[in-house]
Amino acid sequence: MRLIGYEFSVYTRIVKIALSAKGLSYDYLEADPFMPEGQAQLSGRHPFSRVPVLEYAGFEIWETAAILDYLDLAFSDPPLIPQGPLARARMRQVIGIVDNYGYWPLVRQVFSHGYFQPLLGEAADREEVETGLRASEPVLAALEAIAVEGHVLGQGAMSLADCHLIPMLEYFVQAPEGQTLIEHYPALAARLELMRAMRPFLETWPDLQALKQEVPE
Ligand SMILES: N[C@@H](CCC(=O)N[C@@H](CS)C(=O)NCC(=O)O)C(=O)O
Repeated sequence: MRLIGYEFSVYTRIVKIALSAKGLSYDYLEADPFMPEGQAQLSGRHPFSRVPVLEYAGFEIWETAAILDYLDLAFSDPPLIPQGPLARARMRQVIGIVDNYGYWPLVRQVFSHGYFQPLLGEAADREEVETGLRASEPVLAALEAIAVEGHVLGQGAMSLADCHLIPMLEYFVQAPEGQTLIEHYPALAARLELMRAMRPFLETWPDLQALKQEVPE
């Protein structure tokens, strides 16, 4: 099995978390989709030059939700898809919310401009942070309602909803404004704290501070 990804990509980390939860070993190829060399590596592997891509048994899968579905069905222990119809629907709903409404404001606006680019010593746009925070509010509110209801993201076992959501929340709270905002959503904040202490999440956390040391002052 081989994963093609980019170290600081939340979508790559989602797959790494599922692989870790299932105790699967794999080869890893680093391809930065934001750099020309990475785009060249992705050419012919992903039609939209994105990561991650999973190669296994002579075929490849891209689109993170599809990769996770495959992993959970092909390697059933521990199960990450809940059995009950409503719990399963809520899990899919979380993944849809995150992909369609969450990724951009949480990661590409608040995390990128509020934490990552400043860490790299690159110019960040404060307006992006402010716009991202505003756009994050309805996303966090929708996820909080699901967490309070509790079929997923509540007190129960880890599911694919956690794999998909927690990497984005963990990035979001790196920005001080993100940390302040999430405290208004206590069930979600509690789920983040519970999950981020678990092995699959600890094991896959990218070493952002190491990146800072590479940047000359
Ligand atoms: N829908 C894709 C999204 C993957 C995605 O957006 N990955 C980001 C990295 S986290 C990427 O490759 N971005 C490159 C770009 O935006 O050009 C999935 O679910 O796998």
